[in-house]
Amino acid sequence: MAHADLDQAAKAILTENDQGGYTIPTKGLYPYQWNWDSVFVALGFAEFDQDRAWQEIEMLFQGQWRDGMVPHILFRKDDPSYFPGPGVWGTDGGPIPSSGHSQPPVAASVVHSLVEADRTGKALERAKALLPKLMAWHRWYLAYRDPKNLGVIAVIHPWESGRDNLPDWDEALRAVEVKDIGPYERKDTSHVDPAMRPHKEDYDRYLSIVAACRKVGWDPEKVAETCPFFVADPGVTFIFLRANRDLLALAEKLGMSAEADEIRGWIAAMEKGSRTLWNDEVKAHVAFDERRGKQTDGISSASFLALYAGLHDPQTLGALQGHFDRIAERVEYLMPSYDPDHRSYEPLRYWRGPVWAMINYMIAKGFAEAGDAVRAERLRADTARLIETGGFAEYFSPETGAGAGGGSFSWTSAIWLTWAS
Ligand code: 2M8
Repeated sequence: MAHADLDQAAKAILTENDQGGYTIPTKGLYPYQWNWDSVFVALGFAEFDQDRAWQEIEMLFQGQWRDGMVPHILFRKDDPSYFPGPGVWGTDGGPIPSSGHSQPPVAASVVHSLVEADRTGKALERAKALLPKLMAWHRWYLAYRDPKNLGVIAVIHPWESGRDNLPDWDEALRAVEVKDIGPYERKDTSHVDPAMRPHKEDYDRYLSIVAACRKVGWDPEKVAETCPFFVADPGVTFIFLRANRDLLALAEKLGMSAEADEIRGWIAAMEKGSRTLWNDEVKAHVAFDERRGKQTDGISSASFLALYAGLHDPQTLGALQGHFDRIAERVEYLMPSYDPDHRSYEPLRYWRGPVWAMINYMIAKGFAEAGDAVRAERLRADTARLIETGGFAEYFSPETGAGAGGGSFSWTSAIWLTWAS
């Protein structure tokens, strides 16, 4: 397809997935508003309709819980094509039926980008209205996903990381007792190839974690204390650290000095804390199971987000450039979600190998900001080649470039429009 045709196709996908102010990831497989999908989608809309871009994020924040959490899914209307729906989650924390945990907090960074790219003259006003909500969400993350003040952010569910069946969760997930789930019917495997989706053993445990949190009424303090899964995630940690830097820039721009001081404290603590995720044997940041006090041993695409988080000291940058070049020798398209040299790598099984466009966007931003324009451009060019050959798929094989998962996917279209094209 020619470049201009792809632009048109990407815009058409966003418009078709638009439900009247918020966008679903794709029809059938994911029929609700997902948190970080929506935020990336705003970047795509901003290329042709900035007002609509703001609306996407504002509608996401309509679902914010009283305690500050912004849920990973908002169930604005019931749709039996997705499981687990609102009944399984049993939440009561906010104004819109929702899931019970969050997702990677990219919103502050995207709000900052929207302000920078503004052509409407209204961006600062809209950012100002969102700022207290962003602050509340970030405070929630620090209080309940880093209760011991380690300076790293944990996830209480693989779904909270956005990287569902990543090998980093395997061991911690195996330790979760399967209980209180009863018989259930998955819907994901009827929409897409089951060989590419998480296994049933994973799903049993995903639902067992939900059941355990439901039992404590999704009280955030109790969840942090008792949830059977509590793993510090380099993905959420680096996205959050980056989001704090962007939130600080916004607070400064808006002259909110008390907030700016508070955020500076968070950044300092996280810059220090993220060192605990550094695995000196693999020479990268990895996950850390806080319940068992154990680091994982694999490099994931999120390891590269250290640069996006602003951690580009010579040791980190040099190590990541080395891994980048090694992985580039192993696969045709960067960046696989898991290290192809690791025993758990699977090129087509969801988050165990495939390439995701929005992760590439963030990794490339990090390389560019660290002064490595060459590797940043390689990521952009690979993402463009993937979309040109595999279409606007949910994700892609790093080996063949084949598109997989759901089709007509919103965030892939948005990333094309904002960066890859
Ligand atoms: C995937 O996650 C959902 C659960 O949230 C699922 O597999 O059912 C992940 O890729 C996640 O990151 C993404 O936000 C969601 C919708 O695209 O799908």
